[in-house]
Amino acid sequence: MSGPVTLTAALTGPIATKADHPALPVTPDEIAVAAAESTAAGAAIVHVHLRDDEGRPTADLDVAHRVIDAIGERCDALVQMSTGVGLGVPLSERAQLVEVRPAMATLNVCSMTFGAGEFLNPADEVRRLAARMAELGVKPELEIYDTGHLDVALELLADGLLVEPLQFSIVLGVRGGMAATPENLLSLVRRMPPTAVWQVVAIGRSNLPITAMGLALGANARTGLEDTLLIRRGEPARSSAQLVARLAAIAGALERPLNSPAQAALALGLATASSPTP
Ligand code: KMH
Ligand code: ZN
Repeated sequence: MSGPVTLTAALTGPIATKADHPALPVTPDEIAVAAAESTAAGAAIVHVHLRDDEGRPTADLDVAHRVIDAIGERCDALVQMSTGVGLGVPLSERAQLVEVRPAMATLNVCSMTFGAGEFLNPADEVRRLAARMAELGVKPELEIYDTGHLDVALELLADGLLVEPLQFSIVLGVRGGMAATPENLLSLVRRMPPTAVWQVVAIGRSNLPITAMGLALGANARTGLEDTLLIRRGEPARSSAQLVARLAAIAGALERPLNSPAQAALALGLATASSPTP
């Protein structure tokens, strides 16, 4: 498989703290620096989680504006805002983040056990969020942690709450979701709608092999400190940019050119490359 590829850098995530990795970016400025480094390394999209002054996950709109503005000052990365935020934050709060009109935002379509916690995404609130994203022109990145989540996403499409082409992250390796195995990846890939755009989000030690498998299958790819804190067994990654650079090298070896943010916006059919914050 060939063709251009869009790389996403997942910079912070919902769970790890600076105690787990001192280079984890948590302030708006740290997140913006990590975004600029990752863009220089080949990422077109940055997947963004917000943290408050104590480093805890937050859906605070003021923080969201500060992070988006700080990223915009340093690079032209497309911002994919996480509405997953963190396990303790209710979806009623998380959903507000789409009001800052990022180019994209995640849509977690089902509740599940997630690592040591519970990730609550009540069906009626998911439907309301999908409808609001459609109204605002914020492209949903559909997070699929298990086979039934794909069925729920396809139901949202059938009900007119999503617009094709659908954009999927197949998340493998979260405790409570599907394990990061080639078999699990292929079983979901075979069920992707023909027009779908997809990438693998492989958590932990399978980050490299399973993401490389997605690249070889012609998919987009994501990596970063949200997905793995290690560059290899026993060795912390210096930064998300280092992980992105490794994916860019694999894409290069597969003769797949990297999309710039503007090319990625076109390829993903986004309304605008990046929207100014109101
Ligand atoms: N942390 C990943 C396992 C989201 O932010 O909405 C999934 C994720 C979802 O990135
Ligand atoms: Zn995330």
